[in-house]
Amino acid sequence: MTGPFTPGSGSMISPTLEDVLARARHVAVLTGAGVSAESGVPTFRSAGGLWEKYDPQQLATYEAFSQDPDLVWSWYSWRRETIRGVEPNPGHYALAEAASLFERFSLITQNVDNLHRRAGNPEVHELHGNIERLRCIDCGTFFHGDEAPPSKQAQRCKCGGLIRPDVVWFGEMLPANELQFAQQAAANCDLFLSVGTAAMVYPAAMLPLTARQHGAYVVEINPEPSALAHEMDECIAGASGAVLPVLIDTARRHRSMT
Ligand code: BV8
Ligand code: ZN
Repeated sequence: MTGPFTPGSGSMISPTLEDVLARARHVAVLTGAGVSAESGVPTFRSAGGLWEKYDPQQLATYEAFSQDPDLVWSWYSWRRETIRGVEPNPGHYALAEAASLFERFSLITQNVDNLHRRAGNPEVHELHGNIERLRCIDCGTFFHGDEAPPSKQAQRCKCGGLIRPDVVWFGEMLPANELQFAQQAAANCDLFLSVGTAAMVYPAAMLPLTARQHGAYVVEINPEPSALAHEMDECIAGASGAVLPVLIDTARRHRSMT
């Protein structure tokens, strides 16, 4: 591990990373809530406001929903409203551009906020679902978020079943196809970027380790060291909205030269 590489010493991008960016054929990126923080979306742990007194890990569970559907429903309504009011930030747009810079580009996100798609990424692999998609717990009918007016009361489907957000709650399985895609991308990419995640939630947090085991160059972009910082080849201590545009600029410069 080449250890933390903090911007400010000239370039944010180390010579090693610059070389990997110039040659990489397959780049895989895992994003966490930190990538949306600069859009004004509170990260999972800092829900803020009236939700301060709740532990999101308690609320984002099937148990909480079956015990108090109205409470969990109104938390997601509030989060959907928050997300409606924000825009993607330069970090999202840099990743949207990256998709056309490399032969293969795999964007894997833990975020449920739809911002990568709104920034223009053609292919987004959502490990934890999408807050704009709703599902009936009985008949499985899907609804779009804006079909449900923001309300304090949990909504019911015409079959009588409760409607839930189509996200993966703690204790629930991740969508098998998305997890399989992510594991394969981690296993055969040349460069793996872990961006804006505390790397505390499994099995998503296994992905950078899988990439390392298969010989990829693994880089973390986060103002704070994550739980896996010591496993990374390189840590860039910075905000994704500042670092990603520079990183993609560097890649574009090299690749337009070839
Ligand atoms: C499963 C959707 C199994 C819902 C989410 C003990 C040990 C290990 C694992 C476990 C354990 N006990 C239980 C488990 C399993 C559990 C787990 O991992 N728990 C952890 C907390 C210990 N995992 C699960 O339950 C998963 N399912 O394992 O099923 C199973 C097996 C068999 C049969 C049945 C089941 C399901 C996990 C998915 C949970 N759903 N989201 C919703 O959103 O409401 S996870 C949710 O929290 C988010 O999606 C995100 O991924 C995660 C963390 O949120 P945050 O902390 O906000 O975000 P992040 O971690 O990304 O941290 C923010 C970071 O950004 C920070 O590092 C910060 O420094 C950085 N940052 C801030 N600003 C910026 C920035 N970075 C860059 N730029 C900036 N500007
Ligand atoms: Zn139904």
